[in-house]
Amino acid sequence: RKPEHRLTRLLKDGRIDLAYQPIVRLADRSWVGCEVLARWPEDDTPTLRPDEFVPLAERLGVVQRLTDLVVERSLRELGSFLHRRPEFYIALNLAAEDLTAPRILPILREGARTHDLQPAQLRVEATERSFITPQAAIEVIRRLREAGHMVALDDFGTGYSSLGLLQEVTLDALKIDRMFVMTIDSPESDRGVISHIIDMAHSLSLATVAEGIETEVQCDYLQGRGVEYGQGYLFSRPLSADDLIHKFELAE
Ligand code: G
Ligand code: G
Ligand code: MN
Ligand code: NA
Repeated sequence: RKPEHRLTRLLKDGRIDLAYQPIVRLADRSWVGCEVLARWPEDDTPTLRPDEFVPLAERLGVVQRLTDLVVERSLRELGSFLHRRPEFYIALNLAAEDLTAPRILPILREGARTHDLQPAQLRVEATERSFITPQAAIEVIRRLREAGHMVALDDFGTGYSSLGLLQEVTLDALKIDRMFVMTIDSPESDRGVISHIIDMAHSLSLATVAEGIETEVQCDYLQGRGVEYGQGYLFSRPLSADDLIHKFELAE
């Protein structure tokens, strides 16, 4: 069957799996939160990767349904853990559609209320590409922050409107894309871009989260440059909810 039919069916049945990748404080590698990552269910073969089915959901106009499922399922799996750990947050990826109208606000408000969470425990990540209707997106982000949620700009540096955008919208954090983190292992001369991205984040007083950290060299460089948080295989792969909770509690 065609991918679009299979995806429509899964979303209808609410069958999207989730993986959680820890986000660590680089200074001590403690887990401060995790990113929620949608996964095609393993028993529905052949599986599609998220970079295949998320854009497909967007094309089909059903990505808000995906977002709803991801919010609902992540809170079902981690809600009571989050309630017990008010310092720990989850970071949800939003699609462009989610930023065109305020409907994400009641969804997060209701989720926080049901599980008795602090709004700051529910973060969102928006990519530069998701600002398709910039004024609407800026307004949704303003209201998310007003409600106490944190907002991170994902894939920072890979878009084309970074600077203009950053002047118009107030954010909490920038996620430095893996593509720049990869350059850290190459010669000094290739580190110019990541160095500027870090400078820019600091000049805007935003927290920085570096993605895709795989080596100690990358980690050392980022820490030396004042990047506070990171995510990547060096610390942990994306985990199931049970593994995340178990490993978090073991590390305490
Ligand atoms: O999980 P990683 O494996 O490969 O994710 C691939 C891409 O899919 C990333 O850009 C990530 O932001 C995106 N993605 C993963 N889960 C979700 C989700 O729940 N919603 C949206 N909109 N994007 C997601
Ligand atoms: O939202 P976003 O585009 O940033 O999604 C993060 C993606 O990067 C996920 O697909 C995740 O599985 C992947 N990823 C996370 N850490 C690493 C890493 O250290 N190395 C590589 N190659 N991919 C990673
Ligand atoms: Mn992300
Ligand atoms: Na990213």
